[in-house]
Amino acid sequence: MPESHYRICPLCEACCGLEIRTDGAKVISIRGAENDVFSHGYLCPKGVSLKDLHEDPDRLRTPLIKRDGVFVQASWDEAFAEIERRLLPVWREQGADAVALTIGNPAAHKVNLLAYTPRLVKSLASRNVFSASTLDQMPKQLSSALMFGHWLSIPLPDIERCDYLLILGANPMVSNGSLWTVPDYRGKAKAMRARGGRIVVVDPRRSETAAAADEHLAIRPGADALLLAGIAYTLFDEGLVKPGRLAEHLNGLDEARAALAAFAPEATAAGCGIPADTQRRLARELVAAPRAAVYGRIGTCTQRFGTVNSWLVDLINVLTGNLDREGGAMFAKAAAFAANTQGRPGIGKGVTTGRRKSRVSGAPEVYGELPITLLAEEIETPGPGQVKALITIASNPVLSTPGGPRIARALEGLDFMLSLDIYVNETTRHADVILPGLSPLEDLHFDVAFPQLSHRNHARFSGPVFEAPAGTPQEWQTILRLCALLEGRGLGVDVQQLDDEAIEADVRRFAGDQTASVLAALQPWRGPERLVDLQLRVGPYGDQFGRKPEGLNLAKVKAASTVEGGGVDLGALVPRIPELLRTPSGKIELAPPAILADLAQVRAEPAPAFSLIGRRDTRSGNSWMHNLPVLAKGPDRCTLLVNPGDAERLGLAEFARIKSAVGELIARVERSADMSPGVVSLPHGWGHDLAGVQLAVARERPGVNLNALLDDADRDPLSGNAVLSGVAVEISAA
Ligand SMILES: Nc1nc2c(c(=O)[nH]1)N[C@H]1C(S)=C(S)[C@@H](COP(=O)(O)OP(=O)(O)OC[C@H]3O[C@@H](n4cnc5c(=O)[nH]c(N)nc54)[C@H](O)[C@@H]3O)O[C@H]1N2
Ligand SMILES: Nc1nc2c(c(=O)[nH]1)N[C@H]1C(S)=C(S)[C@@H](COP(=O)(O)OP(=O)(O)OC[C@H]3O[C@@H](n4cnc5c(=O)[nH]c(N)nc54)[C@H](O)[C@@H]3O)O[C@H]1N2
Ligand code: SF4
Ligand SMILES: [Mo]
Repeated sequence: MPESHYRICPLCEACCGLEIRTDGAKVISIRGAENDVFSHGYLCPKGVSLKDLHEDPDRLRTPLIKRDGVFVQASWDEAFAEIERRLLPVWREQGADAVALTIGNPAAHKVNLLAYTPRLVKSLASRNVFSASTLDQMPKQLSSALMFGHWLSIPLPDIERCDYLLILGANPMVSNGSLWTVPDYRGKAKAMRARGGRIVVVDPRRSETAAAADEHLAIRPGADALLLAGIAYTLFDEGLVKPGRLAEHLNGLDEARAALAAFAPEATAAGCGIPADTQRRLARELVAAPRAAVYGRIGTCTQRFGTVNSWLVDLINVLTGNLDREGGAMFAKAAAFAANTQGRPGIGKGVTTGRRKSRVSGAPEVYGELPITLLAEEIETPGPGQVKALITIASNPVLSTPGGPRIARALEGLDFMLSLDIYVNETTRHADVILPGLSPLEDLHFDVAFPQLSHRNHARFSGPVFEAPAGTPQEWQTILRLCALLEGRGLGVDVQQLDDEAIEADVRRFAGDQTASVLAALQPWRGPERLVDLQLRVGPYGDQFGRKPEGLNLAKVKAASTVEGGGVDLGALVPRIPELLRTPSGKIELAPPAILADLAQVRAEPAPAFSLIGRRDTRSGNSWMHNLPVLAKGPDRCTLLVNPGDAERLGLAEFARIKSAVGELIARVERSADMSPGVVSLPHGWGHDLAGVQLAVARERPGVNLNALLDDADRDPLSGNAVLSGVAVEISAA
């Protein structure tokens, strides 16, 4: 009998609700769930690919142990015994820092991983914790933390009520949004324009998002700080600063004004390629629009001045009176897990960085981690604290991190490597033990991160579509077992008891002598469900354990999250300042000293012969979805986009040689009038033809690894984020 199931798609930040039709153990169809309170039936081709992922013969279903250089299938007990035998001595004898941890993108999309990885970080107690955050959004997290007091207090456009949207370095038409959970950006942008709204896109390439906007401004790669500073300067210069309701909540307005004095549009125009009168017009348009928002995403983060850019975006939102107002740049209010809904409203500890430094380069810790581009040097450089063992969780740094080939060589030098992953790929082929996760269709899910970044508040839950194969643990159980090993509790530990202990510690922190009754109220949930129930109930819409009987708990969210119900809608975003603030001053900090100091370093750089930028493709998800037939079919996607005039001038035919300061590649050429002259684009996440990779479909058209061309020494010094865009290259015919 065919059945319908509800599942939140874990493949990108849009978090679409899917309707999955099954017959027995077979998936018959995957569609957008029409009744989903948040995504209303939207999905992209990747959502459909969950069927292929579930059925992929290359997806791992048992642990693997490498014996004499060859992976062999093993039982879970054998795999853990091997980990105990080989990982623990390194950790005990050479110190905690000798074991590094990398946490990859899918961990943000799995409640099992997101909720339990912090426990492993704690048990491991290593300074060498790295994640995809420093390839991605750390600059935005840092600027938000410094301005508003918490790392996840990130403003996002209230697109359904917005009249004017300035987008920089984002292509939500393809990416489906990032740090902005907004399923069906296309439909929402169309609706916005239909009601007279205007969208302006700043991007070196005429991206899909730019093509569907009212105006495209082709900026010079890496030069957004000049443009944004020019706009902010204009607001002060022309007397356009109108923070409105926020005026009484601001610190540092005069310091910000003074710091911007050198950035008149007339001075920044040459360096960023956007004429001074255009910069001034943008400033005036932002002020004139009834409701406007500026949104900068990965293209503005993965630059030398990523944190400065991210700060400027929100500075402009404040100066134009658009921060935290309907139709402007607003904050979500998540039902669970959001630090900015916990503790005392309106004031807090703020954040500190640099509590530790990396051993080799001395790079500061940010949000508990070090820049992932340091991984290779920490493995290669001898001395006390040298990394000798590595745990990867859903992370593929060989393809996703600048200096990927160097990382691959470094991994060969490790004494031991453990991967929690679902494939033998470019990174995990170096592992000694691989512990697989489940198919998303065998997993339960509640979004921990993305409701904190959503354009509308909601709470949704999905249960497993299929039962997990007997004897296969969920990933949270695997992580707790690893914690137990590190804590010296041996192989035979009862995972359930560990989880009971952990939740009790969590509850005791806020419930004190009420702990026992709170724990009793969380029955019968276990594992991540118990954590979710706890967080929902103490959250801003929660039932407060009966004190607000109409409030939310997991049972209610579950009941609402069927195909028919599609979750709980918690309404449009509402203004949250000052309640959201967690800065020590209780104000919005407009002039964080570290950012102003870095702003002073911003200057126009001479343009290289060619600048290399990245891009994403609708049928691709970072480094690991090229093995799914439904996505892999169609034209070659790993191509170098080149402006036709440039291609002509260089005499490029089918292939081009791309040479950077650190590497060289040959890629297929695709002429594109969307590219500015002097700018070329290559997508990341390709290069599957390495020895030992077990991805049969992906290997047929492996593509090349963009990150072989990028220098692992190039970072935003404040956030530690890698520079992935605007890299100087030479192009020639091949
Ligand atoms: N040059 C360049 N490089 C980039 C980018 C760019 O724009 N340009 N983008 C960067 C960004 S934004 C990001 S987020 C990173 C992403 O880079 P990574 O953090 O490395 O993430 P992915 O490439 O998605 O690789 C995910 C890994 O997780 C595994 N996996 C998938 N599902 C599961 C699961 O359920 N459980 C477990 N345990 N493993 C799973 C996959 O097999 C794969 O090995 O790439 C970055 N790299
Ligand atoms: N289909 C698909 N969707 C994805 C992913 C995927 O791999 N495939 N990855 C997911 C992940 S991990 C993330 S983080 C998000 C990212 O989502 P987005 O932030 O929307 O990222 P991109 O789609 O890479 O768009 C970045 C844009 O920045 C432009 N750009 C490059 N350099 C510069 C510059 O110097 N200045 C400016 N102003 N623009 C620049 C690029 O041309 C590109 O159009 O996407 C997610 N969604
Ligand atoms: S846009 Fe596509 S990949 Fe992203 S959540 Fe929706 S269906 Fe999944
Ligand atoms: Mo990302």
